[in-house]
Amino acid sequence: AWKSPTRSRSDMSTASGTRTFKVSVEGNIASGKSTFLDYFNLSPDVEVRTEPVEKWRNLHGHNMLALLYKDPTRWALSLQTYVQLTMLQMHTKPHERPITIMERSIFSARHCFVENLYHSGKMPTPEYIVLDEWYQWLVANTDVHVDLIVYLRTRPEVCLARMYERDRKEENKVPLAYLNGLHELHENWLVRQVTVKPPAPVLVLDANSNMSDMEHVMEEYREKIMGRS
Ligand code: TTP
Repeated sequence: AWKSPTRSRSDMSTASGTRTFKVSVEGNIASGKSTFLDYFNLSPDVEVRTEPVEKWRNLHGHNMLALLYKDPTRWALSLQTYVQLTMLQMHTKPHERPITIMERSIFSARHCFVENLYHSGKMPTPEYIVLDEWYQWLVANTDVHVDLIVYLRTRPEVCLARMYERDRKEENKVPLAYLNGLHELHENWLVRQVTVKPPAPVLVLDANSNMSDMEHVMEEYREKIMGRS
């Protein structure tokens, strides 16, 4: 499980030559990705790469996330272009430890968020095509591979409650319909697998429960998530 024959040596090694394993954690807004990452952050073999959301909230003083939610039709292309860049940076950063666990990926930004904005009429077709051309080129010409996808599957109503509870000010008007749209796109991509093929095997975890139940789930799948079984 550590090695893919199609990858060059540098892609699958740390500076010390150890084999690497790369995981992306996917799921709806407020599905519990940060909690999941905090748990694995305690392991000395794992490097956790958190999502660059702080960059999206402060791009040279501009809060792109707030702009998106305030006026999606005007700002979706700008935000998603920047998200795509920061995701690419996250994918291509050299490995520091044998196992890398990343919060999301360039894949979910494209197949869930961009797709949702487009299909809900918030992104005009020409802008969608420009983003997609960039995406297709990047996937074909850079190393954005992942070895495993962990999907934190959560009911949209649960995400909505968690989102309001954490109270990120940009998200205070996000309606359930938006989470429903994103949920269906995650399901189509990672569970039903009826849209595009996921780029790696998918481990689906039920993330509806409270924290202590989640800890048991993470404990149970720990070795698999770290590419060891
Ligand atoms: P999430 O990636 O869902 O991160 P989160 O902090 O909600 O995760 P969790 O609670 O599970 O730890 O989204 C962060 C914000 O960025 C959210 O408001 C959705 C938005 N976003 C976009 O608008 N476009 C994108 O492509 C991505 C990836 C996120």
